[in-house]
Amino acid sequence: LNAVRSIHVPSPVANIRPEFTKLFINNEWVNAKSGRTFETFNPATGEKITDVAEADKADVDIAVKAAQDAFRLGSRWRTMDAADRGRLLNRLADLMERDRAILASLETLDNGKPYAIAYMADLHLSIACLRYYAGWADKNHGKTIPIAGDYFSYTRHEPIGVCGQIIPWNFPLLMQAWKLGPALAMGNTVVMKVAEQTPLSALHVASLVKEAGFPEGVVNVLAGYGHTAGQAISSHMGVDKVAFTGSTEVGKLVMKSAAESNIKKVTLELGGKSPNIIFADADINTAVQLANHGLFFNQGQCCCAGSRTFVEGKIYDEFVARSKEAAEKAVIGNPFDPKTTQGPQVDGNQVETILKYINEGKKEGAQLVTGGKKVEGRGHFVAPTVFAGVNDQMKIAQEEIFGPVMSIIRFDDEKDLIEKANNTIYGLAAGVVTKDIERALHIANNIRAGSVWVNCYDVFDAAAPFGGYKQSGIGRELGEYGLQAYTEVKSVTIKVPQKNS
Ligand code: TXE
Repeated sequence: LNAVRSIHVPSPVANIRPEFTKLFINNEWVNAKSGRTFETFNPATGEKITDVAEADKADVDIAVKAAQDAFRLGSRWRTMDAADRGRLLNRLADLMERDRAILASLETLDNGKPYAIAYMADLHLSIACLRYYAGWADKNHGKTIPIAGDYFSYTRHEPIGVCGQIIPWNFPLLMQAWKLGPALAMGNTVVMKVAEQTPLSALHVASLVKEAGFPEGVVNVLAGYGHTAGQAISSHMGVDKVAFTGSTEVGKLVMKSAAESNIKKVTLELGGKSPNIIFADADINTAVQLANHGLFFNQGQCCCAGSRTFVEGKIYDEFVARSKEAAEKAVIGNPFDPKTTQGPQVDGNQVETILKYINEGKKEGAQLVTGGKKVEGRGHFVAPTVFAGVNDQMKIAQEEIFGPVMSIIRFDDEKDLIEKANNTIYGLAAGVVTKDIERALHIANNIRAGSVWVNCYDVFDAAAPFGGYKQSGIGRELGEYGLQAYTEVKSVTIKVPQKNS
């Protein structure tokens, strides 16, 4: 975030109304076959924003057919130079840049995140991700391999085909970019289902896909529910790969449907319960700020949230006191107000889940230091909450809360720290704050997690891979590693008259 703080943030689009609310199939805007729509709400007020076409299996079938046609041999997409795929992605990024204030405004309206953050962080990272993968389009190529005998082998990195992509509501635009960038750079076609809570920004991007000049059927974007449209994608016989970001529970269902249908390739980015480990030698101001940001960023709705804050005994009491102060400094309210630092949770269901965990924490004997309740009035706001005296076995230290609830766990013995830090079903991320480089590296090497941040947290870049160990997922997104999720490797072996070294 520091890198983008200098960006000038223009005013949001006043009273923005979404222009695109239908299904985007074959570069056309269509109603759902059933004619059904669903409502999407502004979480800051609870008011309805608009009705959105609700995709179901019949619409998924049509979208998959469109994506298959776009992928057929000899199609415009399949015969396009790889560099031209890169140019299209760059054009899409340019159009997102042009519409940046519109997109950030839609994101804030539908998701509730503070507008300045949407503009600086979400839009910055989404656009950068598309540009990064635009560059890869003509650079992910095969090898020639010196096999034994009078042969030579070469590999081709081919697209997988029709990719189903199911994304969540916590970073609607960014999750869309993480999925579209590598899939399109590698020459796949896409049927994407966006989250039912936040369909609006992704549909605006779909309009830009058309404007950028992608051939029809290459990108199809559907809004709809998980158990209907989502399930139709993961169990579809015409979908060659499914990429899912969401809860571990649904990730298991997606994998099961993939297995029971056509063994489509599966990549999953699921929940987390990431340790953020603060040693007593750390600069306390920096440590408090990192832990606060690592947990409360995006209203605590981050899969990599540092939701198990381990703090060394010597500084524990001071750290708890300062964390309370930091949490209480949050400015909660209208996310379009530039002073606001914490917006609403995405919906009432999430608030209920969070309050249930807060109660659970109190019942299990954790000490509630601040917050612990819904903010009265309209909108889905939860007071920033800090628990001290948390034991790493408590529910609030083991299960994903996905809200503004910090759990501070004391440690005195470094020996069992790593065991405790690793003792969850998840393995998405971790942080360590210390001035001792050996200690930092020891932790970094021994934590079973896909990302480790040393003396920083939540530092994202399209070039660095992200993904989970254990039940946090399968595969990696971003970076060069992210290309693997969207390529099949073919080896071709050719008989030669005589080989020479
Ligand atoms: O997630 P779901 P929900 C976690 C977080 C949160 C909890 C519940 O702990 O509190 O999940 O959130 C689609 N087949 N994360 O209920 O249901 C759904 O429509 C196919 C972590 O919103 O997993 C949406 O598009 N798809 C996470 C997407 O899955 C299905 C981000 C995610 O929704 C489906 C979000 C089905 N049967 C929640 N059921 C992260 N890793 O960042 C639902 N979906």
